Amino acid sequence: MAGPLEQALAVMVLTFHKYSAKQGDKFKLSKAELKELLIKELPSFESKQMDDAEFQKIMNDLDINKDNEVDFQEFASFLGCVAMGFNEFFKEHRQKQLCKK
Ligand SMILES: [Ca+2]
Repeated sequence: MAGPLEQALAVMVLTFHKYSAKQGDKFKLSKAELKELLIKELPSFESKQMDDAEFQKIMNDLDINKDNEVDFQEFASFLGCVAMGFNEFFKEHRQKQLCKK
C-alpha cells in the first residue's frame, strides 16, 4: 500500500501521460494537450476563463527548451510552482488561524 505522497506522485506522472499520449509525441504535451489537462485536471487554475493569449503565455513560460511541446521535466517544474503557490496560500491561512487564538 503506497503512502499518500507516493500516490500523489503517481497521479502527477499518470496525469501527464494520459494527456501527452493523445497526439504527436507520446511523451510530450502539445499546446492542445496542455490546455485540456489544465481545464480538466486543474479547474481552480482559472483555465476555463483563460483566453488564447493568456494560455499562449503559460505555454511559452513552461516550454523552457522552446520545442513547442511540454515534456515531463517542464511539467514537473510547473507543478513545483503550483505547489509553492499552494504553500503560500496555506501559510497565510495558518497565520490567520494562529492570530485568532
Ligand atoms: Ca519543451
